[in-house]
Amino acid sequence: MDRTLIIVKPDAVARGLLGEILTRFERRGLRLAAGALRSLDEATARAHYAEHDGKPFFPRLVEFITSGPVFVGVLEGTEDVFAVVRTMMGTTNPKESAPGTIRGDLATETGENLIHGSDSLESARREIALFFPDLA
Ligand code: DAT
Ligand code: MG
Repeated sequence: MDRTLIIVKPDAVARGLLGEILTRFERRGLRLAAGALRSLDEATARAHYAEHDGKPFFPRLVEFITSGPVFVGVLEGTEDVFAVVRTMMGTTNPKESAPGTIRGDLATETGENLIHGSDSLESARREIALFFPDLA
């Protein structure tokens, strides 16, 4: 089995979209291997988004992802699960996201784009180890 990490971000949880988002993945055929509502502390947020440290939007990104409860989950499927999830998420800027994607159907702002998904197999391994060390 192949696995990837998702974070349903504070905007999605606050808007009551957690069920809708998880349902989309389940209907596609992916399965939750682990998952929990969590409030991320600053250190965890900075470690998760380390690749963006130093970019102009980094402080706002850390502030946003720690601003309320998130759902952190591990999705499982046969192969290339990260790629399936990324396609279903839509582009980073929801203004450009195709209809039918999570961001394209439910969001308009890059700063509040509802969902994180690992962007490669390597990222998935690193992120699963960060949030679910028992699974790694
Ligand atoms: P993605 O979440 O699609 O993997 P990313 O890894 O490039 O996108 O960036 C992580 C998050 O940071 C993204 O979901 C929203 C925020 N972000 C990225 N680029 C941004 C920008 N130019 N302005 C504001 N926020 C940005
Ligand atoms: Mg990313």
